Amino acid sequence: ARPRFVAGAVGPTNRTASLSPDVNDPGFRAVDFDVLRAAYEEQIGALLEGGADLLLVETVFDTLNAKAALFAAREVFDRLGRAVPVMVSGTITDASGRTLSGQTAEAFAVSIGAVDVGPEGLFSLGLNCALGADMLRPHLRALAGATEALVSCHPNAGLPNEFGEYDESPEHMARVLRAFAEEGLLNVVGGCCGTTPEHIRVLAGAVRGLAPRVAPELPRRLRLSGLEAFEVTENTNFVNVGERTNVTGSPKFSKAVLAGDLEAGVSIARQQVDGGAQIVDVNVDEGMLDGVATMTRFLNLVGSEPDVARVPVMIDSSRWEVLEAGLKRLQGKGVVNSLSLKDGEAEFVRRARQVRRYGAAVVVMAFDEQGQADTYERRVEVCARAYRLLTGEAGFPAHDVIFDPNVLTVATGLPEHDRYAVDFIEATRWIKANLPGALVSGGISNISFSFRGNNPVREAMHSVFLYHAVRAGLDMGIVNAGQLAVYDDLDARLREHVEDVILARRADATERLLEIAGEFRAGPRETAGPA
Ligand code: THG
Repeated sequence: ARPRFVAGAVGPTNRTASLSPDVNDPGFRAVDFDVLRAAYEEQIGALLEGGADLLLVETVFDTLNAKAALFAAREVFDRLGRAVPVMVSGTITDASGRTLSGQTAEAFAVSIGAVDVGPEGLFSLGLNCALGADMLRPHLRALAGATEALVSCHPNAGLPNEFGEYDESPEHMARVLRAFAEEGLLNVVGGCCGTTPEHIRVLAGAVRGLAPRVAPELPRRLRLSGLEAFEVTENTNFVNVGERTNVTGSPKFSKAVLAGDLEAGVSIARQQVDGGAQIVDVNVDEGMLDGVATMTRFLNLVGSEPDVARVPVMIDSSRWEVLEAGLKRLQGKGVVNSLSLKDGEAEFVRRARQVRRYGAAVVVMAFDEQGQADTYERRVEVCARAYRLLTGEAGFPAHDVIFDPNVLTVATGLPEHDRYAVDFIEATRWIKANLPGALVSGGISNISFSFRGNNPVREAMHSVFLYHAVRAGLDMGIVNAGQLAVYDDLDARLREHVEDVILARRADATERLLEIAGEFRAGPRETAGPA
């Protein structure tokens, strides 16, 4: 006898967590992650208690709804002490090839691929419903190339006609799906709206005996997503993370957010993306603000602005509740900035596991129970311990771990700060050589706080620091996107003096830089900077 398995189907609901139904208020949501999660917990609990062998989270038109379902599934698995494999199937709702909430098939694959769906893992990723089989080919190709899970496809019997009926014949649908299977795109086939037992019978016959798709082995790389996928490859060079959507990093952003004008904040995000930011860092940590509410509303607004929502978000906060509030607003695969060992190993691992359930990558600061790592040895020691815990106990893929070995301010006048840049650079080199797969990032503008008010000198410091750090393996940095000076274009004398400071080449480097700094001070207009 052929074995039969029952998949418990989990639909998308009739509300979407990533879109506003109110054209006058793009920050509004008719449903949120927690409401969806509670509803899905009830549903998934019942399906498992009823004996489902698998779960099928299907017709995903909004990846954030699906993430809430997957988070709920994980909690049900814990509660019942029993896990099942999980199938996820998205739906492309228009000819532009995107989900209703705007993601490409590849971005969808990246988002779902990042979620820890439990011990039985992601069984399959696929597409169903919507446009009918013919239109799915390019999107199925994109998906099949972006996942190591099995690939499923269960289309509608075409688009409904004016009477709401589905016209595509079993033979037509079977022909199209057979062609997908022959191309090596499929592991699982089936039918959605409008298909009948006859469709399934003809379809099963059409694919019988065909070889199933062989999943590609995806290179072990950091992949993130907003509405579009973003992959860090050997050729990506240095990844720019926009720093200006930060209440402590931009007076203009701070003023807008404190005045409640979050839309103005979104336009700063857009300026960062226009200036070349490939990821946007968002920080609303400020005593006068309700961090959870502000992060929530700001990310809702960012999610409704396609030019910004295209890129992944880095949620920047020192408070876990704010990080978690941010994670509940991202349909893409974002980055948590940051976790650290400050509160000990148990809390670190607990949070890291939560981040995996929400489906994000993580920045880990070199900070532990004893405080901030400010020497080469301490940076290396803390990062090595964090790596072991993340890749071991928390189940993190190494390429989803980004270390930040602390960019601390140089040229302060205190000799014990002289080696901060060198030690960061050498720690970067050590991490890239000894913690396989992990990436390295840093808050680049921190290096030059000692020259606040003199942007030309600050920009030269950023440029020289980046030049050496990138050569040591630095993968990404939080920067003022669009304001990075080119190393080779720097004034030669300024560069020489800055390099003495950054590389700690002489004891009097700071004094000598101070002596010439005034010559490079910009006029008041330029000093203001773009944001
Ligand atoms: N590591 C990680 N995250 C971080 C940091 C880090 N997040 C915050 C910060 N450090 C990185 N972001 C900034 C943003 C702005 C500035 C510095 C770091 C900055 N702003 C100007 C200033 O304060 O002088 C603004 C001045 C103006 O525009 O008038 O320098 O290290 N993981």
